[in-house]
Amino acid sequence: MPQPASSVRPGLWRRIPLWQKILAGLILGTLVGSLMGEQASIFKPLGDIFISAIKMLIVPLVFSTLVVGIGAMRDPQKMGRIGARTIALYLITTAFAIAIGLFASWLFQPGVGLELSFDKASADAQEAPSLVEILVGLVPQNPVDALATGNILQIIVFAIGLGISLTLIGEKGEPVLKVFESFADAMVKLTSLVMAIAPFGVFGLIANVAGSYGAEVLLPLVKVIGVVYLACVVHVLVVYSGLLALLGRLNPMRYLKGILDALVVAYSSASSSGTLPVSLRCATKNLGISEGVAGFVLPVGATINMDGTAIYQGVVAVFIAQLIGVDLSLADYGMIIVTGTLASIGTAGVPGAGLIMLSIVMAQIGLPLEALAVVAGIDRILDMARTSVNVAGDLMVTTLVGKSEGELDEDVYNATSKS
Ligand code: DAS
Repeated sequence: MPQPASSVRPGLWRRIPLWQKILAGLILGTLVGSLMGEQASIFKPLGDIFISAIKMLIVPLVFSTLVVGIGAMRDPQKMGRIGARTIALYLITTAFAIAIGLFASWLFQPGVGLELSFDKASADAQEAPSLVEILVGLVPQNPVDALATGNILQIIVFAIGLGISLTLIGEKGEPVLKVFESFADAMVKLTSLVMAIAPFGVFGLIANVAGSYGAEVLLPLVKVIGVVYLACVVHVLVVYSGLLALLGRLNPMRYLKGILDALVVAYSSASSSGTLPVSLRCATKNLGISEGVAGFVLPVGATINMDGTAIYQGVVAVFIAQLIGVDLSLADYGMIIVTGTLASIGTAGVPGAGLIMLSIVMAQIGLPLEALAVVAGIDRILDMARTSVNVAGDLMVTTLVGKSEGELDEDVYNATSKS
């Protein structure tokens, strides 16, 4: 007599938590890549397929979740409060991040005593986006074009406007909100289905990266890599955990466990935007945050909150100054904090964006852009760490804002097993 499906125990594979499967993919990928070297690039298509599948979700998931979330809030004042808290927390944590990066590089002196030559770099100094440019660029002239090109900030602005308008027209807006609700639920389900291949995708990504970085590239720069990674870990374990405990009265360990899936995908993909669907899934399913808060705070964070990038810019700017024997003044350090914060806001959530934006900070304090070439060779290794912190920071602020607005289910947040 066949047993009803509900009583059949899921197989071993399905009983293993997703984050453990992804971690296994990361470890196995590192081993296989280290052993196979360049040949490990045969696994790269596995990673490319996974990243494309995740990116496929970004626009429909963010747009539908935000329309539904704003429509459910029915309170424009609350929306304004959430926006103000979000921006304030993002700026505060970014300033902390740069300070930690500067301090770590000043303390450990990764650039002192290194003999590294560098050729003319192709990168020209970028212009830091002015605040006015950022604000004007928020309003989409054509929302369909914003959706088609994946302009996240413009999508957020249009989704907020649509969500509020659907609420203000009362019953007439209900049918459209219902359509968006079922569409958003379908996108969340599709995210879970795509995450089923995450272990294989992460394996492919990491095997390819591990295979392309030999010891001869990493050894001379192992100290600056170590300082960036150490500063990233300190920022998450001290600043984020401290803010969650002090401001949110929340157990930081539950937060860290709840964001593991997003962290591993961020680390292996080096793309905050590409990790966004996974971040949304972690926020709602593991941290108990409402779709309204998560659907707003996370996409904004994936676009303008880059604490890991800020740390990287602080560390590497001082590293390069040490490398070429330039003594930085206190004013230089202050300039690094200001331009580094603006540069991190303007950094796109895609691989390698932070290296390009670093030129803003270097130009501002008069360091030769040629020196970018020194860290360009190891940028992916640094990018993986800074992107993980970028994503962790987005999820930490989302947790604090959700808690402060009473939109965080503490039973879900404090649950020991995470989905
Ligand atoms: N890779 C970028 C991101 O996705 C960060 C960076 O390049 O600094 O967040």
